[in-house]
Amino acid sequence: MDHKEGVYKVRDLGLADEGRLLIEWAESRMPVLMKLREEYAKTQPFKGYKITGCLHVTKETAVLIETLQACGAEVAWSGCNPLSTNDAVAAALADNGIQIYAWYGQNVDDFYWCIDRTIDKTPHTTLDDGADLIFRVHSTFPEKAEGILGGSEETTTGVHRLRAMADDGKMLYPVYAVNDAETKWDFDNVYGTGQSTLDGILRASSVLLAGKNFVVAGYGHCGRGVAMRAKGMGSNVIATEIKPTAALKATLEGNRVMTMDEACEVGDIFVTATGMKDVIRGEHFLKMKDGAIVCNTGHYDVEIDLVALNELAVSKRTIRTDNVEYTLENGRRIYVLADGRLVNLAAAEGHPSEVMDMSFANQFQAHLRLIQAHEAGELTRDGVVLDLPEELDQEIARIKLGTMGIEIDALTDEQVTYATDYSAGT
Ligand code: 9W1
Repeated sequence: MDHKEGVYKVRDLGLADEGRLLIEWAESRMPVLMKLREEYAKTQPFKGYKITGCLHVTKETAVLIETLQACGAEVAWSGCNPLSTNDAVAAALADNGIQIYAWYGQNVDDFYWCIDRTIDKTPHTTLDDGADLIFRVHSTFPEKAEGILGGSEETTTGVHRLRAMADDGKMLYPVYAVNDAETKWDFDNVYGTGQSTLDGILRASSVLLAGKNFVVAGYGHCGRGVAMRAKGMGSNVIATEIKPTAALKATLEGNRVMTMDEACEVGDIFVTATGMKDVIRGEHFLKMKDGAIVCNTGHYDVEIDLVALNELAVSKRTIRTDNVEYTLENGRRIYVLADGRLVNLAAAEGHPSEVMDMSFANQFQAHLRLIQAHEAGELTRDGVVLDLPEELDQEIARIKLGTMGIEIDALTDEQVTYATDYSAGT
């Protein structure tokens, strides 16, 4: 471990060059953040402010961190998950003067030790993915909250927990719900999960998708993203649902819809994306075809009943990385990818940089708004969950389109009048 007290603690500084190449690769795919960096490096809006973050230490997060730094911030960071830190990226960040405390495979004590070292810096704003940093400030260092102007939260779950805390009157400063921006949740869930899930399946199995019966359990945003991409690769997609409107959407979008009881007999590949436990159970495994592949991209590792599968299996062996073969008494083989954990994270690399570009542009804007409002004397001290304005989604989407060389139309003056003048009738 490489540790410089009060400055950084990472696995191995020797990995810095490797990490720098990964960060440069991500930079070339994150044009919105790079544009914000170029624009605000000139005016240094974060000069004199300390931003503390707790978010997966990935090549994409590094682009966010270095953008905040380039715009004047003093940044201190920890990872928000013991298994998501890329040690090479962490080394490159330490090498570039970022106060970073993160390494792959840390235990729970290390995890909180790292967060605490960033809180030591007495931040002006906090940036979270899962709200661990905010909760740690509130539970263990409430005196630090006095100096904190506000924060931001990346995830659905984190925002949910913060709303509950705000409703109880327990939140000590305002927090932007970055998750709730359309350019975050809609793109992240649909296009991020869609592609990374297929990426994970292919890395762990290398099967041909064309011509396969591809079963997606749950046709929410994630399921829909997965279904769209599987269809694009030539699979015949089958969706299972419990919600009538979602099932109807799946049907009208060209998928077959059936119960899991039916689907388990015909499916070649199964992906769960429901958020519910025990979606694929013992009774389903027993009816599956020989060679069926089963994986999860929904809630952690509860959607596939592996306890039941282990009981039904007469033998079990690892075929390749993230791919375990279970042989049942009927002689049929079932392949479980990534032990039923999130296949897009465990067997692939999470969301592509191009998708994180928009999520992190929202993060940047949340902190910019907190500091601008503070300087204008307009920032509330109330413990409330704040929404980013709808116009910001349009601005971020417009910049993204611009970087892709895509222009769109604008209404003519006559059209604006037509749209707003109700006296004109029909
Ligand atoms: N977030 N940069 C694993 C990611 C774990 C992970 C997790 C992402 C990103 C969903 C955030 C092994 C990146 C992250 C690479 C990786 C997430 C959990 C990102 C997708 C969410 C629980 N949640 N995310 N890139 N691990 O892709 O910051 O490779």
